[in-house]
Amino acid sequence: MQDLTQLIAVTPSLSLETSQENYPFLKVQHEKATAKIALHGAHLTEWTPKNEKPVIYTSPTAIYREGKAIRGGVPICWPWFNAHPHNSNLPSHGVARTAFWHLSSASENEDAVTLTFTLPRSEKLIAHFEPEFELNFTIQIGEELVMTLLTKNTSSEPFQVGGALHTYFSISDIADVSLTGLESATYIDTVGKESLNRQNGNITFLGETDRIYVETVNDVTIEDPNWRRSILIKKSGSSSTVVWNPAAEKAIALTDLPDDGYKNFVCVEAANARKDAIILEPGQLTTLEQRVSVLNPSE
Ligand code: TA6
Repeated sequence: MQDLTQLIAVTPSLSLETSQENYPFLKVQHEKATAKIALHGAHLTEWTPKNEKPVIYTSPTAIYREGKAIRGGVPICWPWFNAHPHNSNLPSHGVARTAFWHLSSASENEDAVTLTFTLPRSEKLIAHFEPEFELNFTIQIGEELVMTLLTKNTSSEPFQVGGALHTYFSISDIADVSLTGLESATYIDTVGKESLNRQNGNITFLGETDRIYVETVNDVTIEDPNWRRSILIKKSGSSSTVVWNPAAEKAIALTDLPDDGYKNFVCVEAANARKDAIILEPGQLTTLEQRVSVLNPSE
């Protein structure tokens, strides 16, 4: 397997940023888009298509330290979503977003740069998730952003895989955006006492919003009239879509987010949460994919 330096050397649009010691970032500067990915968590923190505003939100007060998930970008939640289903002592959102990944391949053409990252099975990870697995995350960076998380069960026993591509999208103002595509979908509202509901019309944000839309494969569109843009979010290999915005009170409690930071992002996550988690038999593989593109009124 080629090492990081060799891969960067053969990928003209790729460079290494080591401004923070022992916490490397990859920078992509391609004709079609720019992007930034931390090796920690294989965590995309920026994606900006040419002639567009940034599409991905990362907190200006995010903490870049091994073992701490970056606030914003695309945290990889794996192999479970939010609290572990049986052991609340295990880290929320799993083990992938708080460990360093390896860049295992890189290529580019006139349309995009394609990077694949692999998660090593460290002792620390095995202590939280014992089964043998292969986990690869491929990001295609161009006019469209395509993120694909591939899990292969290389152990001799079945194991359950849940999780999410927990994407933070950059918006003008949470008070002025709406989401379409989940009309009449069933969702678990996890704010306060959990309840099961059916979505009525578009999703708007009047306060803390934390919903797991279940058994849905629908595309979602973020309508942002202030910025005169729509963000189209497609997915595959996912039966849940999570929609989250902490609103003011929860934002103040998050030390790695400015108090008013909640106004400038909405999370729309391709997920497999709760009963949508998948049992992988030995030798089986599953992929979770999210595809993002920006539509403008002229289109
Ligand atoms: O995706 C929604 C959610 O599960 C919320 O409940 C909230 O906890 C959010 O994820 C962020 O989680 P984090 O562990 O990154 O603070």
